[in-house]
Amino acid sequence: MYDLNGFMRELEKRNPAQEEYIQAVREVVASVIDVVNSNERYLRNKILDRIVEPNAIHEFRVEWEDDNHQVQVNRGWRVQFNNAIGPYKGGIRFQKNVTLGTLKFLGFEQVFKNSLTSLPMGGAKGGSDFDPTGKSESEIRRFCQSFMRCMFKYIGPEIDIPAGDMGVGGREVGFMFGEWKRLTSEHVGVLTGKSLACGGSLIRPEATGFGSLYFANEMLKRNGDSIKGKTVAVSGFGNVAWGAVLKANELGAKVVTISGPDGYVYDEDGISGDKIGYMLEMRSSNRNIVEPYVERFPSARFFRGKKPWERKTDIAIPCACQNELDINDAKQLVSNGVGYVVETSNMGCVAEAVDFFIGKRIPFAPGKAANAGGVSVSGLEMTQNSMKCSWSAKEVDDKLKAIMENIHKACVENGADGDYVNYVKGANIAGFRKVADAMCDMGF
Ligand code: 2IT
Repeated sequence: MYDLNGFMRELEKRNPAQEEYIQAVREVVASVIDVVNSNERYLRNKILDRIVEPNAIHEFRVEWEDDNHQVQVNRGWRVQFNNAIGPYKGGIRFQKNVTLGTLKFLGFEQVFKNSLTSLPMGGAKGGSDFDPTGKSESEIRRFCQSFMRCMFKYIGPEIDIPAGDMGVGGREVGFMFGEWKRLTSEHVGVLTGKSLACGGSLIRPEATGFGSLYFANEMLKRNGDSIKGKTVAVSGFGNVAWGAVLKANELGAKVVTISGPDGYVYDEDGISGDKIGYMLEMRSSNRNIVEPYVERFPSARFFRGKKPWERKTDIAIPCACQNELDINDAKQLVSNGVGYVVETSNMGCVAEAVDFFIGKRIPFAPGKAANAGGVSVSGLEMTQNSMKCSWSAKEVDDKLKAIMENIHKACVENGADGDYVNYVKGANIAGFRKVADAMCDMGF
C-alpha cells in the first residue's frame, strides 16, 4: 500500500531542488492513490515508483556564436519521461530560468495530458536556459541549429517527436527541422508545429487556445451556462493566449485582459478584431513586454507589475507560465465572484490556489486537460505526415473539438462529486489509468 506523505518524503529526498517536479507529482499521486491502493495489479507492479521516474534524461552543452563572434554556452535537455502508450512527445522550452526540474515537471504532466488526448503519444519535454529575449534572428537560428545537433541522435518520427513551447514557435521549429534534414537527409515528421510549407498542420498555431475554449464551453454547458456575453481575464500574450482570445471572441465572450512579465493590459472595450492580430506583432518583436498595446490602443490601460486576477470577470484563463496564479490571486478572484477558472498554462496555479478553488466548488480545469488541444493537433500533424496528406482547417478543427469534448467527458466520469466536478481528480485518474495499464501489460 502506498502512503502519500511517505511516498512524497522519499521523492523529495531523491530529487533535491526540483520543487516544480515535486509539486506536479504530488497533485497526481494525491488524485490516484486510492485507485492504486485498491488495485492489486498496480501494487504488484510498483506502478507509482515507476511512473514518477523518467525513462531517460539527455543533458547537453549547447555552444553557439553570437553576433559579436563571441562563444556562448547554454545547457540543453531532453527528458524522455514515458513511452508506454506511444513515442515520446512534447515541446521544447527556451527560457532563461529553465532547469532540469522545470523540464521534469513538464515532461511528467505531458505523460498524462497526452494519454487524455486518446492519441498514441508518450510524454517528454526538452529545453534550454537560452533566453531568446532581444536576440537577433541569426542568433536564434544558430542556437536552434546547435541545439538540434545535440539532440538529433535521441529523437525520430517513431521515437520522440519534439514541438514548440515557450520561446519556441514556428520559426524556431523550422530552424531545428532544417538542421535535422541536413544531418539525416530525411524529410519526415520528426517535429510538429512546423510551418505549412515544411509539412505542418493547419490549426496547430491556434490549437492550444482553441482547445482550452472548447473545454471551457463544455464546463459551462454542464452547468446550464453559456460563454456568450461572459467577460474573460486572460494572462500572457503569446501563442496560447492569442488562440484563446480568438476563440473566446468567436464564442461571443469579451476578453478584457492580457499580460506580460511587465504587467497587464485592461481593455474595457474588449480585445477583438485588429487588437488580436497585434498580439502576434508584440510577440514577434522579441521584447517580451505587453505595454506597447496601450501605445497602439490608447483607450486601454496598463498596470505595471500587476496581474489580471485583480479584475472582476466571469472566467479566468491563465495562459502564461507555471505558478503564475497564487493563493492571494485565487482569493481575489473568488471574492470578485469568478465563475470558472480554466488553467491553460502548464501548472499555472500554485497547489494552494487549486485547493482553494476546489474547496469553494468553483469549476477548475487543470492545464493537463484544458491545454491538451496543442499536443492533440501535434498528434494530428504526425498522422498527416505519416499518411503524406494534409487535412483542411475544418477537418482538423472538428477533430480537435471532438478530442476536447472527449477529455471533458473523461474528467466528468472520473471526477464527478454530486453536482460538482473535481476536474483535477478526473483528469489525473483518466490520464493515469491508460499509462499504468500499458506499463503493467508490457512487463518490465
Ligand atoms: O505543453 C504542451 O502540451 C506543448 N508545449 C505542446 C507539445 C506538443 O508536442 O505539441
